[in-house]
Amino acid sequence: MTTLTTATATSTPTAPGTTDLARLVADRAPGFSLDAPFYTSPEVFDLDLAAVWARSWIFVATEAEIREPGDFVTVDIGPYSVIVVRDDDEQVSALRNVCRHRGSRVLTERSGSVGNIVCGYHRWTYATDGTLLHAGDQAPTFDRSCFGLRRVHVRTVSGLVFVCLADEPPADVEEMTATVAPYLDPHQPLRTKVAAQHDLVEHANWKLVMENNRECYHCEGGHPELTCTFFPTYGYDRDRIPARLMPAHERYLAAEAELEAACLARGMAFAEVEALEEDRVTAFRVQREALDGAGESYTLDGTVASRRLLADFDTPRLGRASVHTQPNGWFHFLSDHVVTFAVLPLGPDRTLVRTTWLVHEDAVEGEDYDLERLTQVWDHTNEEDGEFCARAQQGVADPAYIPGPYSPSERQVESFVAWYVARLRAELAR
Ligand code: 3BY
Ligand code: FES
Ligand code: FE
Repeated sequence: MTTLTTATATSTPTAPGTTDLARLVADRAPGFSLDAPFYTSPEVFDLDLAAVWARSWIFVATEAEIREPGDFVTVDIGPYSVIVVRDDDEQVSALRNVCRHRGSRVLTERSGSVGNIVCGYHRWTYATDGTLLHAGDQAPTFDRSCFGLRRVHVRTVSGLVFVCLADEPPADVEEMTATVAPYLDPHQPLRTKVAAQHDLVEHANWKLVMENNRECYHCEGGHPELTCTFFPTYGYDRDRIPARLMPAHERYLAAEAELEAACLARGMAFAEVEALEEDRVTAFRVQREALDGAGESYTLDGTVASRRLLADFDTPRLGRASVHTQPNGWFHFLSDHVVTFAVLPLGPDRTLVRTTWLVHEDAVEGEDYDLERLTQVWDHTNEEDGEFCARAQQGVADPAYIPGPYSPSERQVESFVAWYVARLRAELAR
């Protein structure tokens, strides 16, 4: 089910020990792309791990991946590895994947199913909630209760699993959970199964990958498959649509009016909510938008990819309920499937993009959906984005690079970057 592909290109990191972090952060010019070291320096990468990845709520998996007790996935966030497991009480638990004996990685597989969690080194055995059950040949004074696997904060948001590595996780996740639920829950995410999961290693800093996702300035021409249904006018101010995109914009306005009426009639949330202010740690946005073509799904003609809809919808024309979360996720909920994206940092110039397609739990491959048709639009789109990001990494690592201005349609890129810089500023002030 899991495939791994690699986009092309390489880049040269900044020499270690040469980055003045406080100065870099203080000098960031709003409205412009970041200075090169933000994308290339190992010191900035380490600061990102501390300021962003070890402090925010990170999207790591879907509940569909761990439906039964003992089902687990392991997720690496830079050097940190986390086990996300359905425990024996059917709750989602998250545990540090570090043995309390001598620190070995406990689970090395990407996913699987276990009765107990057993470290392969000296066989210390933990329950699925992390409790140490067995450690052979210990002194009589050994107290098992002191050596459970360390727990990680975990939060499920409409079937999406987020973890936070901080001792005290940001409380503003409550607002995100409550806000997105009316958009996502009608799609019954807890009644889905994984149809496919594809990993792509991009040769770019994680922020270039996120910035690329937050705009559609590159969609026109750059994403021939996606723009069969995704309107390339996304992000443009409505009074600044370029003339060549006017036909698409007019189709968009008509489809949007129809979708809004459809949602209103069915009591489904429609209005856009943007909560991207830089003082929120859990910043997000959610909206429902119409799709082009048949308006049903991400396929080349816009008709559904799975005949088995996710819920008892009386129409497949529900567009996309889309959520963006800082720092690492984006999600599209359609009438017939869900597609989720997790961005995970591998190194200053390497980033994993994990894409997961969910269909109704009773949908049958080959009957209700064809895997190739379900995955083709985003597989192509990811490949194209991987190439854009690799080229961006090469360019920003070239000594000739000077930060350039964001266009008005790149407003959400600025929101992402401003949010990111605020996290660094907070970290440096601690
Ligand atoms: O949110 C997304 O997935 C889209 C895809 C293209 C640009 N971006 C806004
Ligand atoms: Fe895990 Fe020894 S390091 S049992
Ligand atoms: Fe793209």
